[in-house]
Amino acid sequence: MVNAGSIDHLHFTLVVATWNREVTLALETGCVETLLANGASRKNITVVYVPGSWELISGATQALRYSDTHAVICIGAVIRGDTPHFEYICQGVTVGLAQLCATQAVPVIFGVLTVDNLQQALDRCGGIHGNKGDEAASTAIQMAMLKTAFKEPSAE
Ligand code: DLZ
Repeated sequence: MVNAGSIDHLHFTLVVATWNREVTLALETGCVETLLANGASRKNITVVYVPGSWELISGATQALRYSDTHAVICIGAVIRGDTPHFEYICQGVTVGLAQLCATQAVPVIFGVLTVDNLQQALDRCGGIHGNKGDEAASTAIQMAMLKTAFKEPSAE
């Protein structure tokens, strides 16, 4: 559990890539369950879908521009293949989402698995290495609450 106070007023947007859907569905489910377990209101959780991880950048940009969300959680799974495509997608989505983090006040959470094979992905979406969707949700809650720290009087 994240010790973040009440979060039922906060709006969370999940942008989910449907490429490698078995994996991203498990990440999405873990993420939503963790948001709800920490007190988020189901009506304040929006889930939108994009084709692949590359499109997470545009999806997150649109969420930031067209909604009043308090955090955008990007979920994807990039699995290495036989070509350099993996490197290009990983590099592109990492840089693209980092640029959003650096330029936008609303937090953008990186819930993208970048793995060598399907087993490594399965290990991280509910397997031996936990569920990175859960971690993305916890991170989103903490970051969405950060804004209040700048508005409250200091303890001194
Ligand atoms: C094309 C492609 C490939 C080869 N692999 C993945 C992947 O492992 N994970 C993922 O999320 N998306 C992949 N894509 C799709 C790209 O992200 C993108 O949707 C297409 O290149 C179209 O822009």
